Amino acid sequence: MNSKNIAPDITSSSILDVDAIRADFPILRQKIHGKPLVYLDNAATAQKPEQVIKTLDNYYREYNANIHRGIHTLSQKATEAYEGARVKVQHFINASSIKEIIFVRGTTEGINLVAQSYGRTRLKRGDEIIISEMEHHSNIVPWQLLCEQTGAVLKVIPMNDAGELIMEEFEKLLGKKTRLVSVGHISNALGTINPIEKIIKMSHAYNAVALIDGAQAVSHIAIDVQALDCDFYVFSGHKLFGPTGIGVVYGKQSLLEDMPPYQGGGDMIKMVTLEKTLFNDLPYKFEAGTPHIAGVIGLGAAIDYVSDIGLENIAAYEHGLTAYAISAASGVTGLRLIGTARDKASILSFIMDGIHPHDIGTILDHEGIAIRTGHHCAMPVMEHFQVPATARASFSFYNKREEIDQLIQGLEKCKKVFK
Ligand code: C6P
Repeated sequence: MNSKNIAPDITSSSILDVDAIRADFPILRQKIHGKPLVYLDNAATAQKPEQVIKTLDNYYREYNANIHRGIHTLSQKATEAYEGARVKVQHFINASSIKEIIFVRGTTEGINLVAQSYGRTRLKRGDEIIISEMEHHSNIVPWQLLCEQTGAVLKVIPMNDAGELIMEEFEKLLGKKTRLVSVGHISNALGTINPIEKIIKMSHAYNAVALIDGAQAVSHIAIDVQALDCDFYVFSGHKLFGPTGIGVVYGKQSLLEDMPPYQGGGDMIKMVTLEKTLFNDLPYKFEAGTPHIAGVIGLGAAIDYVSDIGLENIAAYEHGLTAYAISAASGVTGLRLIGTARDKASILSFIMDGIHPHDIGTILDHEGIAIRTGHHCAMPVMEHFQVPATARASFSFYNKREEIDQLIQGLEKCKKVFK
């Protein structure tokens, strides 16, 4: 089928010059199995623009040194770049101070940091933590561990069959015992954009703190942590066109001040004797040991890159691309979308009659098309929809309508192979 006929071209180059953008991503020029790469696995990790690659290359070639320690020129240069990136992150999510920006390995480590540092000291037997049915395992398991350690109880906001949180049920779960609410901004398995402003407000009405897992959101939606009034916002650099192994915990200063360090070691101290330690100020109290210096500097370059394009432009472009993909997919007989929320970001999760998602992934790979198949580290979502796995295509601002057409053609080929 030709999906070009399906919807008007609202992803026109008037919003973004996608060809110019694509030229910044060297990996997109390659061929896979002799076919041009169609990279639709952006929810797993996003590709890196030349600007980020060059920044990393430059750091290692020109001023590789440890930070906060050396009096020598290279160390000062590295420290300046590292701390400069912290300011970029601060502005990117509109935090009120650099003290609120903590570098970690990624979303997973960030949620574990909050669970252990905040949760372990504040929660006691019978206290309640609320998550949702659509969370990634990174936003389930740390809370289960915390419950085992403290005797706190985990409650779960259910979702409907469109993959939307049932807010009336959330209201019912909230109560005097609720201490913490932790939900994803965008579901990685469904693409649902959750009403986090409302969730944060409702949590605060019960004096509970709200953590938002922003892993899937930061590359698609402009984030303003002050406007959201969230207590913690956590994300990974690699989904934001930055390096792997680097992520951010935003926390309100008043909360972070009272939280104990997550790990002990170098750089997080002011003074150590063999009897006791005086911890460093924020944010260093939470950054023990030599950090991922290159990762932080690379993340700063990635933030510059997306900020130049503009998240409003990105969101508008991707909105059109997602609408086009949904419309095109609905024309494929035997395809069932998993996740049909009204408010949905750049993710298309689906199953096809009589074809296992892994087979879809393999056939598409031979067409040069990269998607993800499996449970997407969201097994409770699979359980809800009674499927073992889905195929998932996820888009970024460098993807084009032509690539969605190729995906659809690939899916038609899958059907032929399995006829
Ligand atoms: N989702 C996906 O393919 P890390 O691995 O720490 O960078 O991010 C974990 C994580 C947490 N929350 C959400 C909503 C996520 O989507 C992810 C990562 C990838 O969907 C890898 S499983």
